Amino acid sequence: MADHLSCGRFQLDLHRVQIMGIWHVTPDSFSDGGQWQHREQALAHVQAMVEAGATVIDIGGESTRPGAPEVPVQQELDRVIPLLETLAPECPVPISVDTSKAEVMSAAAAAGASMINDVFALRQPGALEAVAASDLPVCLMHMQGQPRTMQQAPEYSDVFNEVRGFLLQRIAACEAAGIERRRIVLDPGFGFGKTLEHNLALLRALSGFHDLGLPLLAGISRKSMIGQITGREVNLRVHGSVVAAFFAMQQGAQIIRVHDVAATRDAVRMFEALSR
Ligand code: 8Y4
Repeated sequence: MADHLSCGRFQLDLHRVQIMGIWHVTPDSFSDGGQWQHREQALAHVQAMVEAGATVIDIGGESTRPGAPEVPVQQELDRVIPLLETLAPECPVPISVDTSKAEVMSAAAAAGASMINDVFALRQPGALEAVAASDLPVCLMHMQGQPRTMQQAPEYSDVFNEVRGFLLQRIAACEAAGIERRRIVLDPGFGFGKTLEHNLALLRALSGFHDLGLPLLAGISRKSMIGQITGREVNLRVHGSVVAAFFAMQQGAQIIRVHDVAATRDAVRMFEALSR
């Protein structure tokens, strides 16, 4: 495996655990990031996330939660691109853009994004070409079905091997489109068309994805699997999420996507102290 992941003007050290802090951009959050007070607010928000320990920031303008309605492309562009133009020149860490749409990927690359995070693993029209035309890394995530219906009846005969086979196919599709392996990050997609048992099987087997030779990203933070295990509502899942993050680190995940950045940083420090 490579030592670093090149993300625009940044290099992520793959021998350290990287914390990807989630910033979900809602319609009213900073939709006109070009305006001065919104610009200051946006920069302060990013600065707080970086001070808390985020080493990547993932911004997304489309909800990929089960059952969520699709966001039209223009609306996603309006939410994400002005914000990105404001943040990218000054942000001290790479900004990843959570999108599945080719048009948003191309605009994000032009506006200073350092990574593309795609829950559709570049299966939407034009997405492979949009990433190929940039020099950005991309996270390929596994999902069974479509966001709106994926949790209705997830089914696998062997979840680990099916997810692994899917990721292998998407790596091949990327390479055929001119996206080199050095730009690819893999993610089993916790909660995306999976029952609790599927999610647990994947998390237990996470280290089994390392033979693909690419960095692994795990996104478990606050998801329903934590709720199912702990019985906690979404805002009270921090402890369960941190334990799951620690378990993922122990399995060798290099990038952990989280809401609770400061709490996860403590876990990373504990992990690094204990594992040397
Ligand atoms: C509470 C909070 C309950 C959030 C559910 C959620 C992943 C991802 C998402 C992931 C990668 C989410 C965009 C779902 N999850 N990208 N995105 N990996 N790479 N749900 O696991 O956070 S959105």
